[in-house]
Amino acid sequence: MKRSRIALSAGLALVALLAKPQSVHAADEAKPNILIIYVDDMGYGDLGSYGAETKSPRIDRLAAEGVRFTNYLSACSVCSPSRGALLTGRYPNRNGLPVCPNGNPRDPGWNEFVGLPLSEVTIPEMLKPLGYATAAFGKWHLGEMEPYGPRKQGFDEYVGCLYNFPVGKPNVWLHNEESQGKIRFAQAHQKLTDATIGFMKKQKEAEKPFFIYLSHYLVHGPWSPNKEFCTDKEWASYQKKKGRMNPVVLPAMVRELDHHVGLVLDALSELGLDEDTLVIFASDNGPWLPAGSSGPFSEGKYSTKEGGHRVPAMIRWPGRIPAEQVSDAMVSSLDLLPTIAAASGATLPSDRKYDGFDLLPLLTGKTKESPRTEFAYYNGLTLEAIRRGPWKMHLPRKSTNRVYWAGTKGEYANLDHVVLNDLSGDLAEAENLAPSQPEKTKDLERLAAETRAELGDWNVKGTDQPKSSYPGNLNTPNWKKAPRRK
Ligand SMILES: [Ca+2]
Repeated sequence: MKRSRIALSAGLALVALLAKPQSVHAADEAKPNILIIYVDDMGYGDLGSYGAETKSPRIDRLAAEGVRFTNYLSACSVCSPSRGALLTGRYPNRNGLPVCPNGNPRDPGWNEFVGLPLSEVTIPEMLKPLGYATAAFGKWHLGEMEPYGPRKQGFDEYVGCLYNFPVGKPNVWLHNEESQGKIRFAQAHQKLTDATIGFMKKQKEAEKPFFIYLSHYLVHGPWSPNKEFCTDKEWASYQKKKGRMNPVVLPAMVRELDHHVGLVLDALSELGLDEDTLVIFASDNGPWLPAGSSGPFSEGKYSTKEGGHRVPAMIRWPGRIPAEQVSDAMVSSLDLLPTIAAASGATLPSDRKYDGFDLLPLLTGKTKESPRTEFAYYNGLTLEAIRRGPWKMHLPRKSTNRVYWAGTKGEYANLDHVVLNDLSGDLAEAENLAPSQPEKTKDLERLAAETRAELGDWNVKGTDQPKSSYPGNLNTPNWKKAPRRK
């Protein structure tokens, strides 16, 4: 009798345990709100939690309350391909946008040609069938409103300017497709904060889960901080340079960003949504040197050295992801879409290949190992470096075969041999180990050949490269020959 009672209560406990995920908490836990805070041109060394002298307590709160990554790689070292890859979970060469829609300001006809192909399935398109309300606020940079705008790519609502602010000039501020007049860079950040908080409140009232892509213009140029975030020296420097490249005011822009991230996080708390919201903070690419810092890494934006790709990244989800974690596991912006799919219960389309992995087991502490073991460093169409674990190989190249933003100067603009680095002890990629590591060298050469066959190179079309939205070969000098809209 006693035994059967124990068996019965054990059985009931088991039933309760099994039932819990499906019934009691399923609705909330299966559909967390998702907030991606994507910042522009912030280098690895630009936040307090990553060793900067500039204090960034509001952003660093995310690190204290979740995971801070020291080995997170953006899919590209410039804006548009980085953003396309973030929203699709696929390498830029696979999703059809390995270049920037405003790649050449001398060539306005270019913009209409180039954008993230509509055939891609973005994060909001993946989430909408589950009942998510979706919004993009801020920098878009994935093509013109027609045909590539945010509302063609799964976002219900858009507020912001599509592109960067030019130096000294205002930009057209949009609500969906409608112009709201022109505003200046320094006015944009509060508007993004207001739009984000307003959208969160509205969805809370409607009891709908939300996905917000908050894409800040900070800390990209123009270097025009608001006065309240500047020291006297920084403000004097700003007035002298009037928005042109100015390393002196970068800390003020970091403080300003920190303030706005803080306001959004405060609102989330006030709405009681902290535990229902997965917050992801990351930069789109490395710093535009000499403004900003890549910390211990070499080079910055435009480069396939670590300083171009390795950027600050934090993820917070109280109650699900343990606090105060620092992870050195190799992860990428490519992993965010599959992670969001796993967190929300969304199904990935089966008709295409993804380049990311679900990070939830890593984030929740079930494992310390990243599902990611490899990474391909593309610059435009050109495969410049490849990595397996801590081993990274830079591939031979000519400056004439590089994408236009990569330039013809720099240590690796021309390279007539492979360079093998062990990133576990050589963060600056200073010591070439290829001569003493022939087997590692061969292994990575094989991986490069496999990657090139699938995703292409400046002179090779890959087996899984789509027909892109841009015409011709964009790598110098051939991009100049591409057709133009008259
Ligand atoms: Ca950028």
